[in-house]
Amino acid sequence: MNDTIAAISTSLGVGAISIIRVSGNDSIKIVNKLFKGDNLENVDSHTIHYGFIMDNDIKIDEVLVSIMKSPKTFTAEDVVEINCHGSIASTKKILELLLSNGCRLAEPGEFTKRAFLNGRIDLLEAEAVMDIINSKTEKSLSLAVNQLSGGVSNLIIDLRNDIIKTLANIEVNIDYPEYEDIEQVTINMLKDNVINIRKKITEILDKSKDGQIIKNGIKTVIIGKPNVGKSSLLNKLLDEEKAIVTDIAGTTRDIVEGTITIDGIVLNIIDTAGIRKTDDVVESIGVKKSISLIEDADLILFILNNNEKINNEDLEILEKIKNKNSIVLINKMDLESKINIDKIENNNIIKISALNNEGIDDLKNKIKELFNLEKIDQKDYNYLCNARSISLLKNCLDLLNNIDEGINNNVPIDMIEIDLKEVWNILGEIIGVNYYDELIDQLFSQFCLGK
Ligand SMILES: Nc1nc2c(ncn2[C@@H]2O[C@H](COP(=O)(O)OP(=O)(O)OP(=O)(O)O)[C@@H](O)[C@H]2O)c(=O)[nH]1
Ligand SMILES: [Mg+2]
Repeated sequence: MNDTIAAISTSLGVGAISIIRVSGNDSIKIVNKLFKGDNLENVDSHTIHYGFIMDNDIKIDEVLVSIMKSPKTFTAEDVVEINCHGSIASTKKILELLLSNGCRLAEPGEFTKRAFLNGRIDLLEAEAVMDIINSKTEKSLSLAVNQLSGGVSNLIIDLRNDIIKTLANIEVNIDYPEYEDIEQVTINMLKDNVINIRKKITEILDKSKDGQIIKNGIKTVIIGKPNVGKSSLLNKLLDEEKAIVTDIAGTTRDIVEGTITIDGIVLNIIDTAGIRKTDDVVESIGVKKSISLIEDADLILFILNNNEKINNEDLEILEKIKNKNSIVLINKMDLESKINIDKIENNNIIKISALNNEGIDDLKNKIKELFNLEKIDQKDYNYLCNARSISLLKNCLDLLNNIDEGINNNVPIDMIEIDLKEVWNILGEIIGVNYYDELIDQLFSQFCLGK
C-alpha cells in the first residue's frame, strides 16, 4: 500500500477527454516531474492546474491536473488526476511516463480497494461503487447510490449494536452469578432480543429479493412446444423482429435473447427451442438447453396453442414448472378454441394472440403483480442486493435459530454467548470490519481497471 499507483480511469478509445488517475504518497511529486506549469508541490489541495505533460523537452499533451491531498480523496491518499485529450496515443504515453517515473500500474479495483483498506468506505459501500458502474436502469442506480451512501451499512450496524447490548447483559449475568433471579431475568431478556434480531434479519432478507430484482432484473424464459408462438411473443414484447418466425415446427434451435423494462425493472427474456422429442442433433441440444434454463429462471412463460388439445408433453412441462414463478399463456386466441383448459393447474393463465398483438398488456400487468413491481417503486432503496452479503445474513439467521432452540433447551448461557458473538462477527464480515485477504483480492479483481 506504500507504493504510488496509476491507471487510465476512462475507457480507452477516441473521446474528448481521458483521465489518468494517480494515488499514493508520491503522486504529487511524480506528476510534478512531468508537468510544465505551476509547481504542483506548492499548490493547495483540491485545485486544478493548466499545463503540459512533458517527456523531457517534448510536449506530450496539453492537460488539466487536479490535485487532491489526503485525506479527503477517493482513496484517502494523495490523488492526482490528469485530464488529457482523449487520444489513445497521448493517454497511453502519459501512463507510460508515470510508470517509468516511479508509479506502479494499478490492479483492477485497486483505487477502491485502497479506499476500503484506508477506512474511507466499508465493504458494502465498495461493492456499491461497482454496482454504480454496472447499473443499467435508474432504479438500479438509486439502489447502488443508496448503498454507497451507507444506507444499507446502517441496517447492519444497527443489528450489531443490538447484539452488543445483548452481549453486555449476558456479561452482567456471568459476572454477578450470586444474584439468584438474575439468570432467569437474563434468559427472558435474551429470548426477547434474539427474537427481535431474528425478525429484523428476516425482514432484510425478504426485502433483499426485491433488491436483487432491481439489480439483476427478472430472468424470464419462454418455453413451450414447437410452433406455439414463442418467438412471435418475444418479438411482440421487444417490439422488434428479433427471432425468426415461420410456420415450420423447430424454427428456433438456439436461444434468442432480448431485454425490456417494465416499471423500471429489467426483464431479460430468453426465447428457446420448442420442447419436443427429436432425432435432429442440433434441435435436441436446443431442447436440452431449454429444459435446463427452466431451472434458474425467475419467471417462466409457458405457451400453449389455443387451437390444439393439451397433450402429455405439455402436462409434463406443467408439472416441471409447478413450484416456480410461472404464467401459462394460451396463444392464438384468434383461432378456434380446441384447448382443454381445465387440465391446467396454474392460477396465472393469460389469453393472448401474439399475431394480433392482443393480451400483451395483460401479460405485462400480470408480471407486475407477480413481482410486486408497483410496490418496489414506492419503497426506499435500502436493500441488501449482493449474493455475498445475502448468504452471510442467511448464516446469521441459521445461527439465531440455533440460539433460540438452545434457550428453549436450557443450554448454558455462556454457550449461547459464543453463538451470538459469531453472529456479530458475521455481520462484521458483511460490512468488512473483519475480512479475509483472499476475499478482498477476489472481490476487487472484478472491478474495472482504473476504478
Ligand atoms: N393464428 C395465429 N398464429 C400465430 C400466433 N402466434 C404465432 N403464430 C404463428 O405460428 C407459427 C409459429 O410461430 P413461432 O413464433 O415461430 O413459434 P415458436 O413457438 O417460436 O416455434 P419454434 O421456434 O419452432 O419452437 C408462425 O407461423 C406464426 O405466425 C397467433 O397468435 N395466432
Ligand atoms: Mg421459435
